[in-house]
Amino acid sequence: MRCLAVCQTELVGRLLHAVLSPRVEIEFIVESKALARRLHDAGASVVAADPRRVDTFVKADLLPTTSVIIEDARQRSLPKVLDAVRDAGGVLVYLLGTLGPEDDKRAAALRADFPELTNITLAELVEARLSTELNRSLTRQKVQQYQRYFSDADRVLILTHHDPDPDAIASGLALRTLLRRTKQTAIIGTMQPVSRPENLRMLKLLEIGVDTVTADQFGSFEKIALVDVQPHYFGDALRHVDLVVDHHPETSGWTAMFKDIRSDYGSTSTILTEHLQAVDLDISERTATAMLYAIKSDTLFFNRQANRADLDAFSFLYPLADASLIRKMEGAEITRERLDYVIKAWQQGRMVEHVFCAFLGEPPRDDFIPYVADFYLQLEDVQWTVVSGVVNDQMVVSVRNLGYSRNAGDFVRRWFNDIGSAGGHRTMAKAVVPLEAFQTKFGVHEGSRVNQRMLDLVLGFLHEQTGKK
Ligand SMILES: [Mn+2]
Repeated sequence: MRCLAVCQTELVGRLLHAVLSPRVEIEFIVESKALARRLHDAGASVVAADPRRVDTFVKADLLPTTSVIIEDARQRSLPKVLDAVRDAGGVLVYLLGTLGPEDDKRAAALRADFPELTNITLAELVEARLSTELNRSLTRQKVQQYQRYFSDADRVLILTHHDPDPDAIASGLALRTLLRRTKQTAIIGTMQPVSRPENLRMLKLLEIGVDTVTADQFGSFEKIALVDVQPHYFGDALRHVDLVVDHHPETSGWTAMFKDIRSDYGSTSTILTEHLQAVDLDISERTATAMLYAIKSDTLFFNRQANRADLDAFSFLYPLADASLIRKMEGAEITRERLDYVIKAWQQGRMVEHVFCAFLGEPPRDDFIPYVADFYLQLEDVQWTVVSGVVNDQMVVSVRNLGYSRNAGDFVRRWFNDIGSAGGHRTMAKAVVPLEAFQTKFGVHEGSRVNQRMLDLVLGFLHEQTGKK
């Protein structure tokens, strides 16, 4: 690629030279001989000539494929320079503004005469990089603080929620790396072990150990860190911990020495990827693979809430991970028993106004419920799924949506918070309530009527908003 740059100042000249060469063959055209000399001394290829003259560009071999960058220093000659470029056959013309907000206005005015003109500003070029760097320094500071704080602890517990999912497991591994510990000095623990088949498969394939711990054991650890969960989840058992890293909405009633909670992130692994990047730690293939899988599964491969940071973390981890292992872990996603519940949901569920609603009866484990809810969110025309079932005398409700309508977390809190536990994000939420309380509150006793009741609740909730508009 070849580029001609018409510059007014040394700073812009040097900057373009540093940024573009040697990938782009860049040649400078400057009016001032003194500036030409300085850029030449800086290693740039420079011609001192009048940029208002067509032959200046003809001599510089301007072709229709050559990009021409013109520094806008509010020089009065600018329209003449643009004329000369155009008459010499230039079509790829960029105006580089350096002065501030007026640049855009000026470029817009010029574009009336030179419609092919593209304007870029120095501020835009620097902005993304600079804010990333500032954020990274902030993260670095936070990470170094908690690293120091944990450094002399004998035994560390990295605790996740019950039945940890890939994000919780991967976050455990990532935090262990950040704390520079091994499984001997920092265990990844949960109060209820992994049960979902593909999560068990992940543990096996990546040889990750997750220990089951009880609340009585909490005291035997010198420091406790929570990943993908917050202390309120454990009730009175944990009111204060040392570190919390999570992407669920922040809750109250607890304290932590350090915390990093970002509810706009698609996964906790994304936050921890940024921590690892900030302190430049090596990430093992195993950890990268777990984290990549976690981001993929928590965002349903970017079908569910995901932001720029999730995509950045994904592209950062991708070359470090073992893609074939991820394919193996995903292979187990559809099992025969799950298929039974998918079919059951299809036979007994109902779809009304883009809402798919199904009651699964009494599945043997509760993971069938979110699985079916996720599954039907992929079906065409479906925007919301509400799947329920009874497990151990508890009514479990999983709610999913595509994210551009009302908040799923609000829905479950509205109807179930008073009789059980309910919570979640905008796009995914869960409620667990004692069956009896459910039956009493909603006056529904037969399984066959549960689904109709749930459908009424969700449609009522969705109509509320349209009513308001
Ligand atoms: Mn998560």
